[in-house]
Amino acid sequence: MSNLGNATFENYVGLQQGFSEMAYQIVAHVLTLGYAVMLSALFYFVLTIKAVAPKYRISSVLSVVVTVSAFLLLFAQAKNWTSSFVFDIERGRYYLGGGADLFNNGYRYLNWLIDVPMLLFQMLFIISLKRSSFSSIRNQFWFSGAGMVITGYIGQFYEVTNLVAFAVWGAISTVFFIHILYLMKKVIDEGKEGIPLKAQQTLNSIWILFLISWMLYPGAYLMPHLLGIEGGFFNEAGVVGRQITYTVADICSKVIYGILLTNVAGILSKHEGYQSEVD
Ligand code: RET
Repeated sequence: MSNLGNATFENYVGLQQGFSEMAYQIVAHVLTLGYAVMLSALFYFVLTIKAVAPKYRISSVLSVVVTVSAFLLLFAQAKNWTSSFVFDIERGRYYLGGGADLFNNGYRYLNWLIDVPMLLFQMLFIISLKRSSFSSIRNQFWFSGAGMVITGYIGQFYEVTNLVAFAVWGAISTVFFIHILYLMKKVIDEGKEGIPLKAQQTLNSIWILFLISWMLYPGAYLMPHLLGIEGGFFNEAGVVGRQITYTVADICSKVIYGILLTNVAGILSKHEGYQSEVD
């Protein structure tokens, strides 16, 4: 048995079963789509910044920070995939490429370390809090956002070699996650008070989008064991499923979320008498 250290399950699949052409390429393409969308979204956020009143523009600036960081880290993630596996012409499949590089989803986690707090703060610049204190919510977002990502980052190294550590770190991360969901619900509920109906409805959609897209990340964390420990997803279907899940989640939680927040800011700007310089 080869020694893969704390390698994640993608490497075990690549060592033992290998990847079919289709599985390998879907992952390569989905990862490429991921960073291409981030660069496109970056331009969108820059070009629409004047559609909202100056006080809301910090939200677009945060979307720019989010997409730049996601672009760079997802680019590195995509390169990590192609440098980890090599096509074997005899067997007609891709196998782990001799240990020059192993695949690890850690680039994503480090991207979240930047993006999670930014995405949470972004909401605070669009809505106005009625009862809660801005700095208290901001600090709790920082604390739980970073806590959730760092504990999850440690846990993901153990997904094959130490399932107890994988579960314990995952559980600690989930406690932080629940705290974030609680805070975000509270912030959105306060923010809806006294604003135009259209903006309230968009905030409702943002909450649903937030809830679903953020829950995809723990789903991807659990992916290799979702159909039982080392079960029906401990194979190339699980590898492909994980990368598609992450990419869909990234597009929803960063790009669509940012666009919807800009819409809310647009409605509020108009309501406050601001004349858009874009439309
Ligand atoms: C982890 C570890 C397992 C338990 C939980 C997790 C939650 C991750 C989340 C990530 C969100 C990331 C976003 C990135 C956007 O840039 C860390 C996978 C609960 C919710 C929104």
